[in-house]
Amino acid sequence: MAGRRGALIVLEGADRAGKSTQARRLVERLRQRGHRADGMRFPERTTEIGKLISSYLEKKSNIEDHTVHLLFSANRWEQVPMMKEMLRSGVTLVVDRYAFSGVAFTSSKENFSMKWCKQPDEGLPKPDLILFLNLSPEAAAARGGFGNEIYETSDFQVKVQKRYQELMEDKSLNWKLVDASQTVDDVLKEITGMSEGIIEDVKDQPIGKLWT
Ligand code: FDM
Ligand code: MG
Repeated sequence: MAGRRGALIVLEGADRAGKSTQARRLVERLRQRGHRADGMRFPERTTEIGKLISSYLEKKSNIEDHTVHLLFSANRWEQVPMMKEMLRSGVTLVVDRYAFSGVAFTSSKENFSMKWCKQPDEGLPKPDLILFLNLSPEAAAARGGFGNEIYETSDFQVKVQKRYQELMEDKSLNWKLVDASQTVDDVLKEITGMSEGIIEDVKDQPIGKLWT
């Protein structure tokens, strides 16, 4: 029999909800507790495609809206062989943003349907657990102002939140809503418990395919 596989765990949520901090700390904590775990983030800005995306986000280049959506998706697909290899070798992957960011952000632009936005990501490795770090716009604002990247305006972020709500209605995915207004330690404790549960649950299951 093949060995146990790792779990694919995704963090999504509003700006300033603490995704990057929690992703990093979750990897550390899982390792301390004896699991093999690694972190990833999307966009992965270091690849050739990632550099184009980064330049777009920093408003240094203008890329047509459909095109940039497909680049974000391609930036995930280019990591898939490595992701599958790691999962199959027993490593749990903790991912800061995934296809749900892709759909929530692009479909917040004029004239983009959720259906069109999901299509390029169909068939990606399906997350075993999606932790949605939930934070009210007021609480997010209290944590500091926006940065200078292209999507960092409050009007746009309100639209993005609505799209996330729609995505969370899909019960074929394992969404967990996490109260991100708790302390960093309390959030970490909650998501560590959920993650250890899922690592155990999926260890003998095949990797699923997203949105198929
Ligand atoms: N983003 C991220 C997208 O528009 N599509 C995607 O597929 C992904 C993964 O890129 F504004 C947006 C979301 C956010 C920006 O910011 C990346 P961070 O701070 O690096 O997460
Ligand atoms: Mg971040």
